[in-house]
Amino acid sequence: MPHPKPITLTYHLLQEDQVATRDHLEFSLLLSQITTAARIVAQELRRAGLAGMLGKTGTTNVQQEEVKKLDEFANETLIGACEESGLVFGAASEELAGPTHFPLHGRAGAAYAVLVDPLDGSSNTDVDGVLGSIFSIYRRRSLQGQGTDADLLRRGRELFAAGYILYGPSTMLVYSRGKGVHAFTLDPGVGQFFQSSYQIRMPAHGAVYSTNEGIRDRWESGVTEFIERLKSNDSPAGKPYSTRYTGCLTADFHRILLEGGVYIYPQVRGADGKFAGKLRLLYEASPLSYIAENAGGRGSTGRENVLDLEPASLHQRVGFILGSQAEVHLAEQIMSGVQSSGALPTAANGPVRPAVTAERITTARHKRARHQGR
Ligand code: AFP
Repeated sequence: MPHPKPITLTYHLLQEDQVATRDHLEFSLLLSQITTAARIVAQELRRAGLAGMLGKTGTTNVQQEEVKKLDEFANETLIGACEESGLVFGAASEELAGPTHFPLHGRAGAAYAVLVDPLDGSSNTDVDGVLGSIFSIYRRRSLQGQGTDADLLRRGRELFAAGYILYGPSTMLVYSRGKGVHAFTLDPGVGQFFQSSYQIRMPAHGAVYSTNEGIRDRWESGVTEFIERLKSNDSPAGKPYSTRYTGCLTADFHRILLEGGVYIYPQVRGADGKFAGKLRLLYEASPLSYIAENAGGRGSTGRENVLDLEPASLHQRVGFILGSQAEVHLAEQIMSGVQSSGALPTAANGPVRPAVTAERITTARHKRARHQGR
């Protein structure tokens, strides 16, 4: 059988919009800049141990976290690529205290704001673990001038596009522009991203949960009950779930995007007795919720859809649940007290069943056919 012709990212983008609108051309150029930065970061990660790029810089960032050399490198590379595009008037990053405006380089019509988590899971850098970069792109609201900070403080619903790069055994790009979620794999020999999945659909439920269970004593109410439910036969999968946790949200989410399941980093009680989230709304929760929703899944705080949250500050943190519909829905029900872990679903609170998908129907048919000896 002849090999199917590989589809490059460029060819995919050319095919996506039959009519070359300005939005489409600008997005294609910006994504090309981001993927160039991603290739540079991937290359640096591969040789970091040899090039003295492991370890810390000796400074702390705005989150009071120690900055790794690779955090700094990824940040400068990604923000620099956005600036060079001439399409971005301003950027914000998990690594920078405030927004960066590009008054000299941005053209008068620079229409986009980009927000990045340049190196997600940076505790993995020194142990050769998996890492990610997450990006969000918004069209500016202000029509005149250099663009304002309000152009960066936006609800996930207003996203123009979002995506991530996963630096694992292979480097992958996953993005959505609101019309499905597509994945690409970098061929390091050719230096190009090739399409590996088109229109990804997240399964309606999965069989894994990703969470830092070591801190469960400090979780907000309902989360322990939710996880206990996943470990029981009364889970949405009808059997106990397995744990998978890498310390890199991008990697955990990638598994869930392809295979279903749930990631949860709830609000945690601090030393002052107050509950607070760890994950950043604008750099992590919003873009990945947007991708999840475009693939059929969802992101939630346990009370609200993440994409509806109005951000109050650039570095705002939230309690975060992300994944398949069945698990996110169950978490919301248990956390809001509609269901408890012990009680089986009743007619009053409604059974929690994963949505019936084509895949489940096919599996059921296969089982029946096997049973009937066909
Ligand atoms: P860093 O990028 O600062 O390492 O944070 C990673 C992260 O935001 C997310 O990717 C992980 O799932 C989560 O934090 C890990 O946090 P814990 O180390 O507290 O489990």
